[in-house]
Amino acid sequence: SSEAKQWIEERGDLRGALEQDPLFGAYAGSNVVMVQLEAFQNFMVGKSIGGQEITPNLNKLIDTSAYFSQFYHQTSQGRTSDGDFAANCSMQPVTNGSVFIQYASHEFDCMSKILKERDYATTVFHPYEGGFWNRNTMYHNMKYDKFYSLKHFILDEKVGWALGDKSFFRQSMDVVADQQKPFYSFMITLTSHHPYTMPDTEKKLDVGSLDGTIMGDYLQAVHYVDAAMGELVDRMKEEGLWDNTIFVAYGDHDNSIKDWKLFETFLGKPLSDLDREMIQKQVAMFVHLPGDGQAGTHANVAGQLDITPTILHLLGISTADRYMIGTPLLTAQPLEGKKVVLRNGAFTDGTVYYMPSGDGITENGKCWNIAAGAAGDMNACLGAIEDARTELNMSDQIVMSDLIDDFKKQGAVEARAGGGDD
Ligand code: GP9
Repeated sequence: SSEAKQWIEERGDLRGALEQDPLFGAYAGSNVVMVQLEAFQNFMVGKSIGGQEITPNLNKLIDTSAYFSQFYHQTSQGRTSDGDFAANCSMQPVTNGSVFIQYASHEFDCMSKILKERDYATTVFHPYEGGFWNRNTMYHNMKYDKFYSLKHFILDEKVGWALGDKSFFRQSMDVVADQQKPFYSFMITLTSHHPYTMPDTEKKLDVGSLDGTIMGDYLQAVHYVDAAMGELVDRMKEEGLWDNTIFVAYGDHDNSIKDWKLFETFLGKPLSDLDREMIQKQVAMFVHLPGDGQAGTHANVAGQLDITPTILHLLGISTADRYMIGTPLLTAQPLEGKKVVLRNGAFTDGTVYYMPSGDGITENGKCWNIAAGAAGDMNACLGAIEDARTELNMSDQIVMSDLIDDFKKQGAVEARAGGGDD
């Protein structure tokens, strides 16, 4: 529809205006390694249990990386595949099912395809059946050179569902290190998958009263993944890749633990509805830049749809004419008025947090003042309700009706017609 075309082109204009920013192209030509961490939430980053840090390696990374302290997942029923789609293609997942399964043949402006056009080698790694979430087909259409699935790995370390992340990173890095440069390599971890059971030998934390609970097992799994990440970073340094690679790591979605008492035990305090919502929706997110650029905590609100625009901005690849929703997060000045719209209709600008009611994104929802930790004044959310509804509607139309393909064909016809006038 022309309405959807105009709407998404305005998103492009917004990003285009930011290309005057000094960080646009500041890391041109860098390799990109991106890691999507299974169920890796934000609430345990930086925390300790029994005197032991849960994520010591990520805590160290915070000192030299941009860490986003208010970063939201935007997934729905497509879970891991939705996180992948949101992060790589910068469109909203659909409410029901998975874009990877239902709309794999549709046209999207995903990072792998854009970097392929720029002569990047592009590879994706995940140690599970290649057909799961329809990845074989979707990755082919996303124009990765190669998808390394379970059958490409030697199962020399079984932790959780399949290959443990330590071996997964080791074997993936054997491929990555030999790749043509520049490259984009995307790794999707698996060990910290629900229900988080690992062999006792891999449980290195003393989780005290959480021992024998799913939360205790989750923290053990996260601690293992953190150790694997530490090994990955060391290996990248050994291979001489750390200083010429943009390294991104983010969590895909929540951990599906429904017992809030377990969160309260771990965090040592009662949790309000807003606390719970934020715990469930925030995932970890780090970007390490060559030379430790932009290191520190970035408290601007951000979400998975912003990842691809952020990386392309740093690489100096324009997204002004690309069909994406997100905006770059690492700019000299954070984008004013930035909102993150979650797939369930919740949204936040960092000041307010809106939760939809059963009847959708309406005034019947709840508008929380984040600083006050109190809900009440709907006026503070009213202005953005329509924007949130529009974003989700427009994205659905574009994704489900394959409109990006139409927009591009229309653009090609207009270009030909324009050319004829000269
Ligand atoms: C398996 C893994 C599943 O390939 O990606 O993740 P899920 O979507 O169940 O979290």
